[in-house]
Amino acid sequence: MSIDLAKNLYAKMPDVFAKARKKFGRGLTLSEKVLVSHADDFDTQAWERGKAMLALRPDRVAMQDATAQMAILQFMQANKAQAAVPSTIHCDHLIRAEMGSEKDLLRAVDENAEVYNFLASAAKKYGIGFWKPGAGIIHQVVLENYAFPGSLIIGTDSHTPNGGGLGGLAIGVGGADAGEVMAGLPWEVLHPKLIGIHLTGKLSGWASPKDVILYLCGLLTVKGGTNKIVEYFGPGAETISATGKGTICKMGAELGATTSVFPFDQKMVAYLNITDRADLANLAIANKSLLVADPEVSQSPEKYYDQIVEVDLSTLEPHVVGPHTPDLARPISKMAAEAKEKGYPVQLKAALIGSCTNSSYEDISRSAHIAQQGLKAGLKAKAPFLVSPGSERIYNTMKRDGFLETFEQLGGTVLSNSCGPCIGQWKRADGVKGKADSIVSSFNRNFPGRNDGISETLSFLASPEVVTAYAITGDLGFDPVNQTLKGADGKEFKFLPPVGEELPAKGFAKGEEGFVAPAASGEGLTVEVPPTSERLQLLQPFPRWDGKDFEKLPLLIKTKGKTTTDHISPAGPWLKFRGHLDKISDNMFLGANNAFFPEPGKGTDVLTGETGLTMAQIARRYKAKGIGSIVVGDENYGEGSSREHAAMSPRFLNVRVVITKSFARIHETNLKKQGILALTFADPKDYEKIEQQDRISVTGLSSLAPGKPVQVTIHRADGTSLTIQANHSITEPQIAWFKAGSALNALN
Ligand code: MIC
Ligand code: SF4
Repeated sequence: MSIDLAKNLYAKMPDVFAKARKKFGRGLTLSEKVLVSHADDFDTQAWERGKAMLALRPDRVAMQDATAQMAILQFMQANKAQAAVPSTIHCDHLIRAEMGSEKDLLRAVDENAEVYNFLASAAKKYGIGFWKPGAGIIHQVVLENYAFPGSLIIGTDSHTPNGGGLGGLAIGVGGADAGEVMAGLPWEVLHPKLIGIHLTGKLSGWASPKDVILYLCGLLTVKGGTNKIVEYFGPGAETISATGKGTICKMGAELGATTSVFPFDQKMVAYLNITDRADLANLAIANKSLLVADPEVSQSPEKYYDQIVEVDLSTLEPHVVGPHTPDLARPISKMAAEAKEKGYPVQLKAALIGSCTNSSYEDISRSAHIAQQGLKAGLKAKAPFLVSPGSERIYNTMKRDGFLETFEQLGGTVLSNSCGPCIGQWKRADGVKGKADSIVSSFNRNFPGRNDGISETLSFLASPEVVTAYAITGDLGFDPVNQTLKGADGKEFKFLPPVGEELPAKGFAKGEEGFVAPAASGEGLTVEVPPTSERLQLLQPFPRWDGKDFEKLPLLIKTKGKTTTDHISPAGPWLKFRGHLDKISDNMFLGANNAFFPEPGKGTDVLTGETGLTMAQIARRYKAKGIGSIVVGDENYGEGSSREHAAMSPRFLNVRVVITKSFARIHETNLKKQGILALTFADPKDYEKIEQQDRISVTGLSSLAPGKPVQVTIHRADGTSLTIQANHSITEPQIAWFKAGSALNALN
């Protein structure tokens, strides 16, 4: 990365901070410092938390292969010669985990050749850096190479906030946002509110950075962070490694937070140094006061944050969360009893560590310490034990320092440097559809069906060291932290708390880094999209709004309970169609619970009465008849991933309106960007009123205005009707997106 980016940013910070202090009449939090120094125009920008839309200029864009396809296809519609900001593509999500790293990688290169060629050729032409398959998972590679204190990075992946571990705001977005920023437009986001997390004490024993965020997930819930930035501060922050901070920030996505951030400190200096960025570390040291909150903030934080949470790291216990949601948290000491009480199957069918989130040197060395203790007692892993390194550097360093060997001796399998089982790219040999069994991992997410495509699987999350201990005991009904177990010789022993190194004493071992620089000029270069491809399809603009109200739309689905993007647009085997809108749309709502049908993903064609059809089949029938439809959803609809397919497929299959009790941030924006009307029930109880045979009208659309509720009329099958109100968060420019048919259409 060019250090000039940071130099230029730091040079302009003092002036804009002075203006901001004057305008706000007080000192600035770290989040505010990053926001104001990236304002497109500080002077004309309105600054009101929770209300104003901010127009910002990110320093960089990062995209992973599964979302980059749509991002690039949309960017291409803008007809620009080059990406306007430094950008990279990372090939990580499309690698299937099955046979171990080498074979899996070879197979991935073969079976994804078309997609990789497309992305590589687009990267070359448009001035975008390209990280080849095997180079590592986007967030790890961004942390090692691009994130820096004070920066603003957007990434087409919800876990982009990992970059907060190096003191910047790194934010997950949909591909349309990335495409627009690469096309030279500012990036818009609702001015987030601020949660301040005051950290005191120091982690010790088994407690790890992962436990900080698992605990907070339980406390704040999966919607507690929506449209908020989580800013950590206090003396405890300085005791956590940069990669540990990254883990905490990254999994803040599970709170629905816009992003999370830690103030610049010595731990970040150490990480920048060891990742060959001593120049950047020195520059940041020289500018330290710009990269932390103003001193008055920590003196009276209640004046600066909208909400404050106290966490004493010294008393934090290791936690386990799940199944099915990351906010079902308890200390590990309560897990066994709860498993018994709730009837969770206690035999663990797999234990998985690594992924983008917990494969730092610290995580791996602490896990290896637990594995070594098991080996010393003559034990092997009882549950299949899978390790996903986060990057090529991590992999080579693990190998050099003997950790791979330790895991393999324990019976573990080392997979490629990719997402693999975390995103359903995992061929679980013993998985049986319809049968509930338990697995445990150190990943970020545990929504139904996420890892093995089996929605009954109970997936629990914990720190990698705890997962390694579970791998050895294979038993969720046993507490490996507090109880004693028997070694091979029958003698009782207790695991000693894990000990590891934050950073490798010998530095990182490097392999083939896998970076391909773009061409100096893209002129004359073509982007490879084979016309007959099953994997890629150039986009056709969505039709413009015809100026008419939506009259009597049939209800496609009323989703019941949690509706994550994994429910709306499942990943796993469907990842291969991420560049082909028509094909991937067949997965629409396959994981969602329909309030009017017993089986997930299916429902009734209300026009013909035919039942047991997939949502895509039904929507395609309506579309063929020229009819739009409506989707009704529950709380925090669209939680989880940034995948805009969860908005594009409904749009492609003629869904015009989505009304919910509430939305998750990235998904709400994705819906708006694709021209779908995203509404919320003014009275959430109205959700209950929607019946399967209702026809729903949304009227007064020609006078759609920011802050003005919309009328929704429910026409009952018996000829009666009732009117309810719906709210929205549509701004003036977003009305133009709706009218044009999509944000992209509005640009052209
Ligand atoms: C995830 O962790 O859910 C993913 C897969 O990385 C997604 C992106 C995607 O669906 O491609 C995310 O987090 O945004
Ligand atoms: Fe990949 Fe999982 Fe990380 Fe998402 S959370 S980037 S799927 S490893």
